[in-house]
Amino acid sequence: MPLYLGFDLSTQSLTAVVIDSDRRTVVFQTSLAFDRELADYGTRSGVLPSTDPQVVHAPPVMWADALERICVVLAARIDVSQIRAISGAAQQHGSVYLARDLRSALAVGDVMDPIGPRVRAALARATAPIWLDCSTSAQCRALATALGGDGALRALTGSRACERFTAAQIRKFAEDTPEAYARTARVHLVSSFMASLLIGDDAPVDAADASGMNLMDIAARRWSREAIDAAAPGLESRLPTIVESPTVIGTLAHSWRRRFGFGAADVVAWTGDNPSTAVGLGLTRAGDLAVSLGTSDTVFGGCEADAIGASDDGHVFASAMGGYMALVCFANGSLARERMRDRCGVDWAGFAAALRDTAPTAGGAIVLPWLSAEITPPVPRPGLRTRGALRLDAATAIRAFVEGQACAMRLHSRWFALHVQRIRAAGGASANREILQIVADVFEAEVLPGTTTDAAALGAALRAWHGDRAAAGVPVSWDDLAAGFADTTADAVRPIASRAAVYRRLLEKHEAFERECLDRDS
Ligand code: XUL
Repeated sequence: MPLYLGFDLSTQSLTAVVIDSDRRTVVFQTSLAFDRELADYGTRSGVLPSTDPQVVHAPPVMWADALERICVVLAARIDVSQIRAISGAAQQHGSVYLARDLRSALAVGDVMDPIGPRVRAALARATAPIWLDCSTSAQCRALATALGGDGALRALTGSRACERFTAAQIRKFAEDTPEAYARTARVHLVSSFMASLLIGDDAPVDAADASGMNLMDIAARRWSREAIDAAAPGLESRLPTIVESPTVIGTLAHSWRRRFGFGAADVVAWTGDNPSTAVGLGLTRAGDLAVSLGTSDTVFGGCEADAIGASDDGHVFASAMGGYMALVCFANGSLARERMRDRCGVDWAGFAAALRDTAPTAGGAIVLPWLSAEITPPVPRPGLRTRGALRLDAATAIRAFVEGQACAMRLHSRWFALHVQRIRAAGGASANREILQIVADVFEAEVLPGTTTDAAALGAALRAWHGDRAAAGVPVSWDDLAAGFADTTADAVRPIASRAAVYRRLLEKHEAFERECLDRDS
């Protein structure tokens, strides 16, 4: 009964999934919501309250505490000594700043002591800027200028200079608080920080998550000296090394084994939540696209090297399965749907009923769903933009809102997903078949809901299995790995043919209205 453990540290929660690779089943899954279960940190939807809406941070010590708490649950519910390997996924782009190396920081005190105080003492910056932070436009401009413009930066790193990406965040930290930056010995991504806690030493970052920093030469899969020099002085020595995603980066540290009864499990490099979701969904077929409906909504799929630099809309990342993946990210995902639900005074059942009971294209209304600052397209000034029907009843407004989200997904993913055959859905809202119906109709493709709403954690468990077998010299292919876990053809949500022409017209109108609003804002 070989067991593999995968974690997903998302914006709002930490999830653990344990799989049995012989029986190809998930044997245990549990989640811990930060706001509710670690309430002392005072987060809302996983982030710290801030007077400036552009500044979005979270406390890294909370993440360390969450890891410890979830291990208590795991140890109580399954035989953790049987876990052969562990990996994880984390929200992308966020950065953790440490004043000392983690090996010496974690070696302090007794192995049975909680980890939180040691992590707190090691931080050079108490909080971590995360992917929702959009306070770095000035730094983005400076980075792009230093590297020959956004086109050149895109060709080098796979993305234009992005506010939430780590290079701009590090630059801002170094500019605003040079003394704190000077005190910083290590800058980790959230993924490499979490992996470091498990191995008790500074962990490498995997190539897939390193792609979300504007610092990696994506073709060569190594740090770009020009990008690093443009970001902040002396940055190279502060960054982790880059490894290929399936690398075993160490063994679970003694303290976790002593405290919770784990064995000497291998730890496979952690990656970003989106690359991990691709693994969890078994996204290996050409023509497959993933739509992940979480705190962020993301659309992604495998792509060739020639997609690098091809579009300003979104990114090319190294894939955790080798090769590349293209991705677009929308900040107005689940939290925006939740706000819309509350505005309309309904619960989730009422939200689903509204989508079921209204006709496509919401009486001609167009809604651009920018309740908070949007990433795609870049919209710094939040606010819903609506056209066509000022006095929408609640149900029609909900429909127009979700249609607006789906249209944005289709329009902004065209550069890499022109001929979509199948969509794999992931994320909490993928349990809502009414939302999936709109996605199917707008994309004119069938949508397969995943077997779990936490495909990122499942992907992490599968990656633990994959990395462990590869290290043992008996590799398992990505297709074999996902078979049984990701196959849900029976549940497909099929597009309704009579809606195709209607939605094609809506897509045209949405695109024109979006252009008009962006022109007006600029
Ligand atoms: C992707 C992105 C988000 C985070 C959320 O570029 O910013 O999807 O990874 O967890």
